[in-house]
Amino acid sequence: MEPVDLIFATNNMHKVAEIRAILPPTLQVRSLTEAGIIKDIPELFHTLDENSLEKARIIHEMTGMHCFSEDTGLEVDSLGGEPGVHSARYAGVGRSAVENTRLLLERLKDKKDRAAQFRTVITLIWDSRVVQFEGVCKGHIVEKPKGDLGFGYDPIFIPEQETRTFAEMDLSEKNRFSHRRKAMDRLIKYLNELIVNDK
Ligand code: ITT
Repeated sequence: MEPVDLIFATNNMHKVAEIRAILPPTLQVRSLTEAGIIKDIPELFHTLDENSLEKARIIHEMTGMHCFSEDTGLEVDSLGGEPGVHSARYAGVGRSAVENTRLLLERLKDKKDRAAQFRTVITLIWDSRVVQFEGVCKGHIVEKPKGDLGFGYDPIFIPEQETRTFAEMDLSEKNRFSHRRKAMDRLIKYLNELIVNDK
Protein backbone atom coordinates (compact mmCIF):
# COMPACT_ATOMS: atom_id res chain seq x y z
CA MET A 1 0.00 0.00 0.00
CA GLU A 2 1.24 3.48 -0.91
CA PRO A 3 1.88 5.73 2.10
CA VAL A 4 -0.64 8.48 2.78
CA ASP A 5 0.69 11.93 1.88
CA LEU A 6 0.23 14.71 4.42
CA ILE A 7 1.45 18.29 4.58
CA PHE A 8 3.01 19.37 7.88
CA ALA A 9 2.18 23.10 7.99
CA THR A 10 5.47 24.25 9.47
CA ASN A 11 8.55 26.21 8.46
CA ASN A 12 10.58 24.73 11.31
CA MET A 13 12.84 21.98 9.96
CA HIS A 14 13.82 20.85 13.47
CA LYS A 15 10.20 19.89 14.09
CA VAL A 16 10.12 18.05 10.76
CA ALA A 17 13.28 16.07 11.59
CA GLU A 18 11.88 15.11 14.99
CA ILE A 19 8.57 13.84 13.67
CA ARG A 20 10.08 12.13 10.62
CA ALA A 21 12.18 9.97 12.94
CA ILE A 22 9.02 8.42 14.40
CA LEU A 23 6.69 8.23 11.39
CA PRO A 24 5.44 4.77 10.44
CA PRO A 25 5.84 3.67 6.78
CA THR A 26 2.09 4.22 6.28
CA LEU A 27 2.59 7.99 6.44
CA GLN A 28 4.63 10.41 4.36
CA VAL A 29 5.03 14.04 5.40
CA ARG A 30 6.11 17.14 3.49
CA SER A 31 6.91 20.46 5.16
CA LEU A 32 5.69 23.71 3.59
CA THR A 33 9.06 24.27 1.86
CA GLU A 34 9.14 20.70 0.59
CA ALA A 35 5.62 21.15 -0.81
CA GLY A 36 6.72 24.38 -2.57
CA ILE A 37 4.55 26.57 -0.34
CA ILE A 38 6.09 29.85 0.74
CA LYS A 39 3.94 31.04 3.59
CA ASP A 40 4.69 32.53 6.97
CA ILE A 41 1.53 32.22 9.03
CA PRO A 42 1.30 34.83 11.79
CA GLU A 43 0.36 33.53 15.23
CA LEU A 44 -2.35 36.00 16.16
CA PHE A 45 -4.32 34.15 18.80
CA HIS A 46 -4.00 33.82 22.56
CA THR A 47 -3.91 30.03 22.85
CA LEU A 48 -1.83 27.24 21.35
CA ASP A 49 -5.06 25.51 20.26
CA GLU A 50 -6.22 28.49 18.21
CA ASN A 51 -2.82 29.17 16.59
CA SER A 52 -2.40 25.51 15.76
CA LEU A 53 -5.88 25.38 14.21
CA GLU A 54 -5.26 28.54 12.17
CA LYS A 55 -2.01 27.18 10.65
CA ALA A 56 -3.71 23.94 9.58
CA ARG A 57 -6.84 25.75 8.35
CA ILE A 58 -4.92 28.17 6.10
CA ILE A 59 -2.80 25.43 4.52
CA HIS A 60 -5.79 23.13 4.06
CA GLU A 61 -7.66 25.97 2.34
CA MET A 62 -4.65 26.69 0.07
CA THR A 63 -3.94 23.09 -0.93
CA GLY A 64 -7.10 21.03 -0.30
CA MET A 65 -4.76 18.33 1.03
CA HIS A 66 -4.75 16.36 4.25
CA CYS A 67 -2.60 18.37 6.58
CA PHE A 68 -1.59 18.97 10.16
CA SER A 69 0.16 21.72 12.07
CA GLU A 70 1.42 22.16 15.58
CA ASP A 71 1.96 24.99 18.00
CA THR A 72 4.27 24.55 20.98
CA GLY A 73 4.86 26.65 24.07
CA LEU A 74 7.12 26.51 27.09
CA GLU A 75 4.97 27.15 30.18
CA VAL A 76 6.85 28.20 33.31
CA ASP A 77 4.92 27.85 36.60
CA SER A 78 6.45 30.77 38.49
CA LEU A 79 5.88 33.08 35.50
CA GLY A 80 2.16 32.25 35.39
CA GLY A 81 2.56 30.00 32.34
CA GLU A 82 4.68 32.46 30.32
CA PRO A 83 6.17 32.50 27.71
CA GLY A 84 3.52 29.93 26.64
CA VAL A 85 1.80 30.99 23.46
CA HIS A 86 4.36 33.83 23.15
CA SER A 87 7.37 31.47 23.15
CA ALA A 88 8.48 32.28 19.58
CA ARG A 89 8.52 36.04 20.18
CA TYR A 90 9.14 36.29 23.93
CA ALA A 91 11.97 38.82 23.57
CA GLY A 92 10.19 40.57 20.68
CA VAL A 93 9.24 39.79 17.08
CA GLY A 94 12.22 38.58 15.05
CA ARG A 95 14.40 37.91 18.11
CA SER A 96 16.53 34.77 18.20
CA ALA A 97 16.15 31.67 20.36
CA VAL A 98 19.25 32.78 22.30
CA GLU A 99 17.62 36.14 23.09
CA ASN A 100 14.35 34.47 24.13
CA THR A 101 16.26 32.08 26.36
CA ARG A 102 18.33 34.87 27.92
CA LEU A 103 15.19 36.86 28.78
CA LEU A 104 13.55 33.84 30.36
CA LEU A 105 16.61 33.12 32.53
CA GLU A 106 16.72 36.79 33.54
CA ARG A 107 13.07 36.71 34.64
CA LEU A 108 13.69 33.52 36.61
CA LYS A 109 16.83 34.85 38.29
CA ASP A 110 15.47 35.05 41.84
CA LYS A 111 12.88 32.30 41.57
CA LYS A 112 13.25 29.07 43.53
CA ASP A 113 10.42 27.34 41.71
CA ARG A 114 11.83 26.43 38.26
CA ALA A 115 9.09 23.95 37.25
CA ALA A 116 8.02 24.17 33.61
CA GLN A 117 6.46 22.17 30.85
CA PHE A 118 6.50 22.07 27.08
CA ARG A 119 3.04 21.73 25.57
CA THR A 120 2.33 20.87 21.94
CA VAL A 121 -1.06 21.06 20.26
CA ILE A 122 -1.34 19.34 16.90
CA THR A 123 -4.30 20.03 14.60
CA LEU A 124 -5.17 17.53 11.89
CA ILE A 125 -7.47 18.46 9.02
CA TRP A 126 -8.56 15.39 7.09
CA ASP A 127 -11.43 16.09 4.68
CA SER A 128 -14.10 17.58 6.93
CA ARG A 129 -12.57 16.19 10.12
CA VAL A 130 -10.71 18.63 12.38
CA VAL A 131 -9.06 16.96 15.37
CA GLN A 132 -6.55 18.17 17.98
CA PHE A 133 -3.97 16.16 19.92
CA GLU A 134 -1.97 17.37 22.91
CA GLY A 135 1.40 16.33 24.31
CA VAL A 136 2.99 17.59 27.53
CA CYS A 137 6.52 17.13 28.85
CA LYS A 138 7.12 18.27 32.44
CA GLY A 139 10.52 19.30 33.76
CA HIS A 140 12.43 22.33 35.00
CA ILE A 141 14.51 25.27 33.82
CA VAL A 142 18.26 25.23 34.52
CA GLU A 143 20.32 28.26 35.60
CA LYS A 144 22.66 28.25 32.58
CA PRO A 145 22.14 26.94 29.02
CA LYS A 146 23.78 23.58 28.36
CA GLY A 147 24.25 21.58 25.15
CA ASP A 148 24.10 22.53 21.49
CA LEU A 149 21.73 19.98 19.98
CA GLY A 150 18.02 20.56 19.32
CA PHE A 151 16.58 24.07 18.99
CA GLY A 152 14.71 26.89 20.72
CA TYR A 153 14.54 26.49 24.49
CA ASP A 154 16.14 23.01 24.50
CA PRO A 155 19.42 24.19 26.17
CA ILE A 156 17.58 25.36 29.31
CA PHE A 157 15.03 22.58 29.83
CA ILE A 158 15.59 19.30 31.69
CA PRO A 159 12.71 16.84 31.46
CA GLU A 160 11.57 14.89 34.56
CA GLN A 161 13.60 11.78 35.36
CA GLU A 162 16.61 13.24 33.51
CA THR A 163 19.77 15.13 34.43
CA ARG A 164 20.55 16.48 30.95
CA THR A 165 18.90 19.28 29.00
CA PHE A 166 17.13 18.44 25.74
CA ALA A 167 20.07 20.12 23.97
CA GLU A 168 22.40 17.48 25.42
CA MET A 169 20.31 14.70 23.89
CA ASP A 170 20.30 13.54 20.30
CA LEU A 171 17.06 13.49 18.39
CA SER A 172 16.16 9.90 19.23
CA GLU A 173 16.70 10.49 22.96
CA LYS A 174 14.57 13.65 22.96
CA ASN A 175 11.97 11.66 21.06
CA ARG A 176 11.70 9.12 23.87
CA PHE A 177 9.54 11.41 25.98
CA SER A 178 9.12 14.84 24.41
CA HIS A 179 5.86 16.81 24.21
CA ARG A 180 5.99 16.53 20.41
CA ARG A 181 6.48 12.77 20.56
CA LYS A 182 3.46 12.33 22.83
CA ALA A 183 1.20 14.45 20.62
CA MET A 184 2.52 12.69 17.48
CA ASP A 185 1.85 9.24 18.98
CA ARG A 186 -1.80 10.24 19.41
CA LEU A 187 -1.99 11.62 15.85
CA ILE A 188 -0.36 8.51 14.37
CA LYS A 189 -2.73 6.18 16.26
CA TYR A 190 -5.73 8.18 15.00
CA LEU A 191 -4.46 8.23 11.40
CA ASN A 192 -3.67 4.53 11.33
CA GLU A 193 -7.23 3.75 12.47
CA LEU A 194 -8.63 6.19 9.90
CA ILE A 195 -6.60 4.66 7.06
CA VAL A 196 -7.67 1.10 7.98
CA ASN A 197 -11.36 2.14 8.18
CA ASP A 198 -11.21 4.09 4.89
CA LYS A 199 -9.94 1.09 2.92
P1 ITT B 1 6.01 26.84 12.93
O1 ITT B 1 5.00 27.79 13.53
O2 ITT B 1 6.37 27.15 11.53
O3 ITT B 1 5.62 25.41 13.12
P2 ITT B 1 7.79 27.89 15.00
O4 ITT B 1 9.27 27.73 15.20
O5 ITT B 1 7.24 29.27 14.87
O6 ITT B 1 7.38 26.99 13.75
P3 ITT B 1 6.17 27.43 17.40
O7 ITT B 1 5.44 28.70 17.23
O8 ITT B 1 5.38 26.21 17.70
O9 ITT B 1 7.09 27.09 16.15
O10 ITT B 1 7.30 27.53 18.53
C1 ITT B 1 7.27 28.47 19.54
C2 ITT B 1 8.63 28.65 20.09
O11 ITT B 1 8.94 27.57 20.96
C3 ITT B 1 9.77 28.76 19.08
O12 ITT B 1 10.59 29.82 19.49
C4 ITT B 1 10.50 27.47 19.17
O13 ITT B 1 11.89 27.66 19.01
C5 ITT B 1 10.18 26.99 20.59
N1 ITT B 1 10.01 25.53 20.59
C6 ITT B 1 9.04 24.82 19.97
N2 ITT B 1 9.23 23.50 20.15
C7 ITT B 1 10.35 23.38 20.90
C8 ITT B 1 11.09 22.28 21.39
O14 ITT B 1 10.72 21.03 21.14
N3 ITT B 1 12.20 22.52 22.08
C9 ITT B 1 12.60 23.78 22.35
N4 ITT B 1 11.98 24.88 21.92
C10 ITT B 1 10.86 24.69 21.18
